[in-house]
Amino acid sequence: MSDVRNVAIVGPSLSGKTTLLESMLFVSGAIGRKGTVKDGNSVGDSAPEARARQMSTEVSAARATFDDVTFNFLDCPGSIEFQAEARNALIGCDAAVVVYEPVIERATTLAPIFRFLSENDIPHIVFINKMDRTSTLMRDLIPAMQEVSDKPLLINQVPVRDGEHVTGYVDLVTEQAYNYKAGAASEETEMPDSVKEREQEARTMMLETLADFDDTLLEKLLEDEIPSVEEIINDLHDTLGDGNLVPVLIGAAEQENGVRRLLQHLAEWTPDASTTVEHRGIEKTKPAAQVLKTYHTPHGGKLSLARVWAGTIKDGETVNGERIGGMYHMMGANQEKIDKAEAGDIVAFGRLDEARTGDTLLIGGSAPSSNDEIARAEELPRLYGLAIHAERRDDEVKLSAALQKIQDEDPSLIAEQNSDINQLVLWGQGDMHLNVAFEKLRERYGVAVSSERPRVPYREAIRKPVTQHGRFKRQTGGSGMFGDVHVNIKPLARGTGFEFINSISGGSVPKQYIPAVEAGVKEYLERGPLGFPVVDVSVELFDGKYHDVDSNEMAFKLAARTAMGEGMPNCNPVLLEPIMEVHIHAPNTATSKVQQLVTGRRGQLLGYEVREGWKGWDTVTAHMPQSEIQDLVAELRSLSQGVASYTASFDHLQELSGRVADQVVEDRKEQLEAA
Ligand SMILES: Nc1nc2c(ncn2[C@@H]2O[C@H](COP(=O)(O)OP(=O)(O)OP(=O)(O)O)[C@@H](O)[C@H]2O)c(=O)[nH]1
Ligand SMILES: [Mg+2]
Repeated sequence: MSDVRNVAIVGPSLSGKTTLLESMLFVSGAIGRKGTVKDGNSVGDSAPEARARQMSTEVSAARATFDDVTFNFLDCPGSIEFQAEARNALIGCDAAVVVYEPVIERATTLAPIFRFLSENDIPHIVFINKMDRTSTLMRDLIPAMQEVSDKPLLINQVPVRDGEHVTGYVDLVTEQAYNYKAGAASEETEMPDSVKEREQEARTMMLETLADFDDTLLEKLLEDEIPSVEEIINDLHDTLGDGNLVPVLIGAAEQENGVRRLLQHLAEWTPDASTTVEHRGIEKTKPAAQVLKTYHTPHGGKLSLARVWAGTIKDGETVNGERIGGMYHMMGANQEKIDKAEAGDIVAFGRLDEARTGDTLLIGGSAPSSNDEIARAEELPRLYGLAIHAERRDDEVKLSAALQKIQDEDPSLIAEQNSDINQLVLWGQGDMHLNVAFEKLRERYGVAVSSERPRVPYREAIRKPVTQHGRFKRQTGGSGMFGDVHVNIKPLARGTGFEFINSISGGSVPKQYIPAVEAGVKEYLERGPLGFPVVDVSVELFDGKYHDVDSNEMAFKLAARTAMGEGMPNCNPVLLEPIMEVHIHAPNTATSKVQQLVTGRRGQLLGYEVREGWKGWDTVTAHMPQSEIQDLVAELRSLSQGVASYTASFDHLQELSGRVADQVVEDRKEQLEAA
């Protein structure tokens, strides 16, 4: 097999990744005709949800050969709501191309991507796209991008401009100038005088960055000696191989400008499979692969796109106890059948029902032990949830099967039956993410769902003790029912829970009926006077009466319920709302706005600190009512160019009164009446 390199194409939304993939496929001869995202005929974005939105919603894989290197490209969605796709794909790649538009103010949007790449030691190149229509200067752009990258960016080319238009570039290593040519390789040309000064400045910048990794080069520079081109090339090779530097190339994907040069560099610089294996410490004795993406295709059934980390896996062999039913190389929506996959390749396995995205696949009869698991991308926090139900009642079973499939495909979707609020909640990364999920459920699996804000698990407590008598008596024909209790209902400290005290002496309520009394009390407490479960209350049974013939467990249970039902409304009930501890991560330029948002949503600020490992980011910690964070992510994004995020966990219950509480109680009443 020729040399295979796996390269993920990542970057912020709409920077031109899918267009770049199309151009790379075209330039390398993998496709004979170039499609576009707009016309809906590009190799990437073949999913109907992507075509409809003219944006990527899932990973697309395609294959091309250039300069004797075969590439598996994984074109990843840029939207932050689909970032799990990119993360799961990157885990299986040898390198990444980060595609970015030359807009200085948007450099922040690179932060989550750069962070993930550096955390996971994935070597990458930046491709500054859309150079065909920009007046942004590299000398302004590069420092803004450097702000959000841990690794030094190494500028490799400078643009040559004719007025507003970029007509070519100068390669800073060889100092050769090129003119872009439509539909062909760039053409060597004389370096125009107008860029000479800029070129020198940028070249010095490049050499100084390189010298940080090479003492010999540093000495030369300090002595004003100019290193030879060979020296620079060798130096570049060494440092890039280690993944210490991030080369920056420029071009315009749509016009194929700079695309050949990018492919050449990828062929030269991308580490080979064995280097990546060593680098990641993935040493497997048995053939092993890892699922990077799962597709449920309309005709081909289930496909598990996987990186083979070790050995050779053949079609028809068993992995994790399941037989592989078909093996393919993917070209967007199309598959090319193959009969085996070797270490270093990315291939699609057919019909592995149990395999989920991120899973390790091992040859043999059983799923891998945790020791054998290859590390998967760190899970994303649940940011946005909606309660869902099938529009047609008979679709419930169909819905749960379909939910399983969309979660297989995308582990950042989590369906959870929440018994506390008695709703099925679908969690994801934002409104668009869930909308795409609903569209898949409807269009691919034929289940229409409706969605709404999930209920908040309110509780209630009491503020005043009351002593209450409760009796249940019925006389019908033969045997009757009789139970009679006296109870003390008292508030307890917050967080104590429920306490039942039996202080009957002298048998006024016979022993065998006491558990029934407790059961009756508990049953009542499931729904207190305000309509919510009651917490932090003590109920003491201190007296009662019984009847030799008519008393039984049921009668005492009902007597207890009666006592509670009559006593509790007089105990001054109060609503309790769940308060979450929230950690909000955002660029520090947004910190004060984040704080305003928190206080504007009845939150209490607990402090903020520098976010560990994130240049220029803060983490704001606060207590916020759960009801106020349901749609928090949308607002956080709007004040942070889409990059802010948060985690939340339950902290405590807090009394809620006034208008907000009245509304909650009223809504609950309506909801109970409707049920
Ligand atoms: N002017 C110009 N426009 C481009 C270039 N490359 C892509 N575009 C346009 O940018 C828009 C987005 O292109 P896509 O290729 O879909 O971008 P993407 O990064 O794949 O988008 P997502 O996957 O949704 O994040 C489209 O309208 C393209 O036509 C370019 O080199 N120059
Ligand atoms: Mg795309």
